Amino acid sequence: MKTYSLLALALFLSCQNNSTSSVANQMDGSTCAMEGTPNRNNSGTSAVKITEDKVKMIKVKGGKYNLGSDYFDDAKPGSVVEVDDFYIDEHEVTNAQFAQFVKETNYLTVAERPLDPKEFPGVDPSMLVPGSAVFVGNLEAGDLSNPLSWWEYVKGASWNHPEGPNSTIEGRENHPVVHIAYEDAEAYAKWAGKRLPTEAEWELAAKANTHSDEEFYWGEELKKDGKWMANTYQGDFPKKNFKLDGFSGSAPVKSYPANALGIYDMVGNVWEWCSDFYRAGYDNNSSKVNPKGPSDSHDPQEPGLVKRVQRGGSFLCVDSYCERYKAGGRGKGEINSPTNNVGFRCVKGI
Ligand SMILES: [Ca+2]
Repeated sequence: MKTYSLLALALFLSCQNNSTSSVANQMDGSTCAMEGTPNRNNSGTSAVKITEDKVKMIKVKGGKYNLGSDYFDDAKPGSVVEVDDFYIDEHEVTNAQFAQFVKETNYLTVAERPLDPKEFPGVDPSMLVPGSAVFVGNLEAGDLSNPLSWWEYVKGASWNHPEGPNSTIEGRENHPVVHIAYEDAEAYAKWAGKRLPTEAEWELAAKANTHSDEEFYWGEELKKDGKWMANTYQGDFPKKNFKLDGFSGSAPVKSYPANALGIYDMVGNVWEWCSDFYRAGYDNNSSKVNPKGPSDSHDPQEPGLVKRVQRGGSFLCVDSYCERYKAGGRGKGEINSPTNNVGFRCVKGI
């Protein structure tokens, strides 16, 4: 039994009896709403056709800048890195874009693939059906120490059925695609003739030549000139979302102001996969020129799981539980564990 399957087992059981799980992370300020989600097997295919999507890309001028943040333990130590010029999608990859990719390649996402019973010994095989984790909230949540209580593994949930088999993406064509595992994002990027951003590229684009050490990439206040700048969570997490920013779930891309480079939703809406493996903290001895991250991952909270970096936060970020939508904040995701608040955008070299 592979280590990564333990979380899925725990989640299946939690769905059955709502018991407190041993994998629930401690509330130490480094946890986020997507943690404690199920993990998947690693079979399947990848897209091979090389083509282009039609999304506008923004040129990000490279150079030296300060990567890292003293505010988050796993974003230390800061250092000066140098990144070449590159192009980045002006918005997160949408359902419409992903639908075109699937139409042309017949790609099957991780969430849609069967689960191998050999990877989940002891779990009722009838439970091993394709699906993904959906945020369902929890009106009874007390100390926020059990993320599994507000996530539910929904059979049949996938990118085109975001809340389960009876839901569709109709009317949400311009929302960011979700339930995307790392290899799904990579497959799309290859098809589009692009790639996923490195974390250093992502942060340079988020800083947009305007950010130094302010709390948010746009300044010191959550709202700027009275305007909501990102789709996050306002309210009593995970019980009641007041959606003061207009949306309780994902929002159509470009619903909030672009940053100074013309890039939308670098903060909030959905977490965005980066190509770097996740480790808690940056390595002072690593290359500082076009850094690509460590050669493998290690998350002290869940050692043994393979994780990649996610950035930007999502519509579930709220200060009482997860501040990682703030400048410098880092997310992390097990590579085969899609959820309904994780998507991506692509970049391309020049
Ligand atoms: Ca919101």
